[in-house]
Amino acid sequence: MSDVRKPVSACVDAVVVGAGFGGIYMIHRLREMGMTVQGIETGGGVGGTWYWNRYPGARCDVPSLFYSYSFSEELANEWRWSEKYAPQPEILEYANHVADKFDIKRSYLFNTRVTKAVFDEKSERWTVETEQGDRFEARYCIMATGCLSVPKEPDIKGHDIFKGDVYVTGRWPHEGVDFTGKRVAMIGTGSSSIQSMPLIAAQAKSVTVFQRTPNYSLPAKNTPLSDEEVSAWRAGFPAYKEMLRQGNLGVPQPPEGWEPDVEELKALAPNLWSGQGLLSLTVLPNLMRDEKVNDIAAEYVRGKIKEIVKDPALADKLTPRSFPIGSKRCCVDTDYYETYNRDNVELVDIKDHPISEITATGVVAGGKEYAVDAIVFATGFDAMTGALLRMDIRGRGGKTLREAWDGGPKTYLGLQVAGFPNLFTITGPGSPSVLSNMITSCEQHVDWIADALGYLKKSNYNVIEATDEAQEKWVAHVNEEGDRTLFPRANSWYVGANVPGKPRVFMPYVGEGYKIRCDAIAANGYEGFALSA
Ligand code: FAD
Ligand code: N01
Repeated sequence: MSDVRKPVSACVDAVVVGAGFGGIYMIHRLREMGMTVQGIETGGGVGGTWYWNRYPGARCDVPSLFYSYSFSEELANEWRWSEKYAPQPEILEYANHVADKFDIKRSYLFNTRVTKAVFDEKSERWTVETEQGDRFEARYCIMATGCLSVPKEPDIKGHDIFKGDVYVTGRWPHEGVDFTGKRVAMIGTGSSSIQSMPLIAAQAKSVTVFQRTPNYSLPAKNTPLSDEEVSAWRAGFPAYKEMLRQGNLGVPQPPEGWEPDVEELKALAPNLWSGQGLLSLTVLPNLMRDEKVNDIAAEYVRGKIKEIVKDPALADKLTPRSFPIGSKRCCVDTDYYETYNRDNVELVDIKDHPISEITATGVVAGGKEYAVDAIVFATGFDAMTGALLRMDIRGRGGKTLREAWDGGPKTYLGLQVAGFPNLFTITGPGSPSVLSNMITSCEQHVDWIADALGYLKKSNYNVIEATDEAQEKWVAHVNEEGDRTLFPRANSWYVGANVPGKPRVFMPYVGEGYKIRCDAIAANGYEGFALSA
């Protein structure tokens, strides 16, 4: 029996693309407002990131209590995370729990990929088409397509002739993988590799890690969450929510204006080893703006690597020196550096001798073939713009998003693109997105969009569109703020450097008071947006 379904055709108020934390909540808000909505998701269920990234060891890197929705106190009180950093299956279960609690799944077409979205200037509506032949007409089109949802495809010469098993961390098999007795090559040393490698090494016959750039990693020191911790969190929840309402993006910050001296900074550095994951980076004021502060933090981590890895030459190879700590996303691990002390783990430094090819039986680097049974590509994502640019999105005058973003992404507030009316990008480039607690940022954007659509309705408008002037100013401001930091110094995915040919632009917004600014713009009648009936 064929499981191919009949294409659907419908007219709705809004289409929401993506069923990650952004999309699920967007559907909830719009339905609460009485709008008709159609959700569309490539995957077979909700969860987004946590639906796809099922590799061993996948877990969040900000504590789970923070990495949670804040919109419902009832939800916060009924959901109980089991560990400080929840593992992927539990985060996926949470996404399903939320979707079931608010009856979200009935609004989605799963296993369905949006290929095209075209704005019709006469009707001022979007037509959204899918690979499966569906066609929806909608007033509003909301892209909740994720910043890290398009894994880079293996592109090393010969990858398709390899006779063994090939895995990509961002598209991990649902049934899991048994590496027992296998010789495994791992390509990449970003967060996905750093989380999975220790567990794969514990199971496999051998692991050979191919490292182009060593990364900074902080220990998770993961533990079960006690009842006391959960109760304290719940008791403090109203205050936390108020903090978010006032503009915090779900990550505690050091007190403003505090400038500790070198000795104080050195005393703060051990916080990096306290198990607070990425939150511990926020303990050091101006870490990403002041080279002196950054050097102290980086040097502390280098010292720790030297202490943990027994072979000094190996420790040296694993030591990051070429970029400031945090300018590539810092990793949070369980036993990453410790695992290099195992006999079955080998590190191949490919900085000066890149992988030249993959053969039927192994990986060749520096003129040597490393024979393996399986290759794990932990080579990252076409981040922030990848999912949007994979669709054929056409705004006014038939202009494509690809044309509009020819020299790099341009948005107003990361929420809209000039020339693409009624199209919204949740956690789009030009917003804090990947530099914040992302569930909180998804919620902030969803709430802003829902409020904006409510305002349009109340004011008898039905079109909202970022103006060119507002967008130009915002892009210049995003760049200025980025240039005041150490972020542009690294060849990171934040600047698109990991994808050949991608314009080098620092994409997230790193200035202060983002939410306050968005709220003020809304309160002033949506400054910088043209509203029309
Ligand atoms: P996603 O979860 O990426 O969901 C987007 C969905 O859109 C995907 O399911 C995708 O299939 C779908 N989609 C895309 N294009 C189309 C299309 N054309 N048609 C139909 N569907 C489409 N952030 C943190 O703040 N803390 C963390 O600890 C953290 N851990 C992470 C761990 C991993 C392994 C990864 C990869 C990312 C992590 N992130 C973390 C970032 C994470 O992406 C966000 O926290 C959050 O899950 C993003 O939710 P989202 O809804 O915006 O996007
Ligand atoms: O990807 P990455 P990721 N040959 O881009 C290397 C989130 N996340 O999937 O640095 C050889 O960080 C590349 O080398 P280089 C988090 O935001 C969070 O690991 O470019 N090597 C790099 O080492 C994270 O930042 C968690 O020199 C090649 C690696 O592959 C983001 O997702 C867990 C190569 C890619 O690292 C992406 O992380 C997982 C090639 N051809 C992900 N191409 C948490 O812990 C690439 N590389 C919560």
